[in-house]
Amino acid sequence: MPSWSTVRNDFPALHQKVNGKPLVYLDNGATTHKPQVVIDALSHFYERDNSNVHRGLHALSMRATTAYEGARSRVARFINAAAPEEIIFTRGTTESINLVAASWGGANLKAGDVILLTEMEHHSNLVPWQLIAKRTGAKLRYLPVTGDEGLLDLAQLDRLLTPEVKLFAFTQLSNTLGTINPVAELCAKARAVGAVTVVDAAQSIGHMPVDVQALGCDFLAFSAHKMGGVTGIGALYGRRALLDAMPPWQGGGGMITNVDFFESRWKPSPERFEAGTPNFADAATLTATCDYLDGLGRGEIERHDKALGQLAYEKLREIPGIRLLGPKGERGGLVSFAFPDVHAHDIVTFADDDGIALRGGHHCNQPLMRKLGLTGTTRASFYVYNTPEEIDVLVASLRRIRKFFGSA
Ligand code: C6P
Repeated sequence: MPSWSTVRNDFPALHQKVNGKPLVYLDNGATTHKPQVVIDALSHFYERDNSNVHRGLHALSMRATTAYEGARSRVARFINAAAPEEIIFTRGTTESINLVAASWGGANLKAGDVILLTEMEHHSNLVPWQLIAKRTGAKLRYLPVTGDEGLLDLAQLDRLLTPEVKLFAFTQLSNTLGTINPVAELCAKARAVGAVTVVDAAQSIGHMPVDVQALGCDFLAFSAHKMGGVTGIGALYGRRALLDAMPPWQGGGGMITNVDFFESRWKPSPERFEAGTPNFADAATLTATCDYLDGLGRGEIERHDKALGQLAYEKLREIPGIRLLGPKGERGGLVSFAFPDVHAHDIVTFADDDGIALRGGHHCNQPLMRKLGLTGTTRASFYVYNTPEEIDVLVASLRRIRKFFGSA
């Protein structure tokens, strides 16, 4: 088991003061900090190996290509994909979902088809489906959320998951509620009606073991920057048979076997979906990112982060007047809350005075917020370097803020 108190030492950005107070970074749902090994991997690449990939025959280009393709294999192993060709590098979760919507959706959806989503989806797992629904005539349908407890209303699933549903897209871990959805069960049910599944793993990938074969999903999307990795890179996992049958979604260099003045032929996956010079330097650092998280132990990370989420929920519950969102039972490492008479942005600003980084707003969950009668919440989200003592600092700060606004 890792020594959680020394894990902090791996993250240089944590060792600073903000407004004269030690930084308490609780905005990991937005982005995590990076361990020194990942920062070093990026510097190392630029200092030694920098060169375009798949294009050169000289030593640096071959080293860069080896690093890029090595990272693809490492990511495949990280999520137990059947082959590296099932990993497409993208800018992150948002681009991965847009790729599936544009390519798979554009080729397979038609009027009368249904795209099933849930009410807890992030805008990145809503808007791409709205766009492709408009283009193809497909309809959107939503699996409801139960209310403040933030669970999927699974009793409604059989009624909603009809044979017209061609695709079911849902998050593994809600960025606002902290709910962990039963992905394997949802995928099995979707498969039974012939629907393709898309799992948004933005909030889960760095926080728990993710095994795409055990989950039984068709596509899975994630961003490196929420798992201790660098920004600007992420991946789409897709089942090989599906990817091979999908058309490209962007055209350019690197994705063709032959180009004529009037038509072209495509390479198979993953090149088919990676037009132009890819983000090879950031991609190369994914090996160090995956190694770091596996070194800590993904099961250990899951236990650690869930325990902090639970502890925060229990401690915040004692603050008079607080409205807590998300499950009372098992939850991911985040907690979202609101006070009836204090705006979330005021809380974030006041907490910042205490050196605490929180996030306030709708968290790109506007439809969910409207359903719950909220304009926004304040969110504390945890990662491997956070401690129970930091939750005490948060609680003390929130009590002070409540007092300032005359509410307690
Ligand atoms: N949520 C948050 O503070 P990108 O921006 O592509 O890396 O990730 C988008 C995304 C998709 N799905 C979920 C569940 C997410 O939480 C996010 C990003 C951040 O909650 C920024 S809004």
